[in-house]
Amino acid sequence: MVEEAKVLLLGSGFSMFGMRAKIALAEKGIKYEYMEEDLTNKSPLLQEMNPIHKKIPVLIHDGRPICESLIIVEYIDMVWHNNYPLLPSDSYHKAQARFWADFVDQKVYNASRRVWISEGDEQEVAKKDFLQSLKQLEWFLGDKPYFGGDTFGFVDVALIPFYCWFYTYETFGNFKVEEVCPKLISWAKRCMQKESVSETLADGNDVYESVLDYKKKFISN
Ligand SMILES: N[C@@H](CCC(=O)N[C@@H](CS)C(=O)NCC(=O)O)C(=O)O
Repeated sequence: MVEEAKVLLLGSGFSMFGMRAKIALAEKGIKYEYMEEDLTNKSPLLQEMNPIHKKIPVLIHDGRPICESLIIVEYIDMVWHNNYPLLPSDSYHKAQARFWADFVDQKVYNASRRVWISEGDEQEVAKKDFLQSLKQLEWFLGDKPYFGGDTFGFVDVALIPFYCWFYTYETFGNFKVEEVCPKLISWAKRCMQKESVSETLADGNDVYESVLDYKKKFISN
């Protein structure tokens, strides 16, 4: 009997990047071990497996590390390609999916972090940037049920973990995403009907509490 290669995921708490890897593994039905990292006291394994950035997530497949969440999701899609493809096979649509997943990292993540970290004028700019990036995503979504079209795909995996952070952004920024991007919220609720998503995403209140705690500990006013 051929032994299956061991899959280990290094992740941490409410990281949206770690959630991407978990959702992709769940979509593919891959059995894996999970190791929670304390990012204030990184394990020797994390430092050895991601010596460049020393960040989670890291997927360790048969002893070999794969770093960066979008690269991990793409790797999972390539290695376990027989079930539930996440990236389209068509080259143009594949390029489009990569573009929008990168947009989530460059625009959505960047602005979302500034919404809860900053205050005053800086926060107002962050709110504007964040909502604008969501509106642009909503434009790309159009009337499709998922970013991947009729099926849940790469861009959906890239963006949906942010949904459990919406309560945090909304509470710090005093706005409601649904008032600006109702279609995006319908999309998020549709994704939540998938077990891979609902079982991975954290509770919005728990995320908020952890952010409050983080700010108290690490960001002095
Ligand atoms: N671009 C990376 C971002 C990963 C990332 O920022 N991970 C954070 C947790 S959310 C981390 O490990 N931070 C530890 C550090 O910065 O030292 C990805 O997509 O995987």
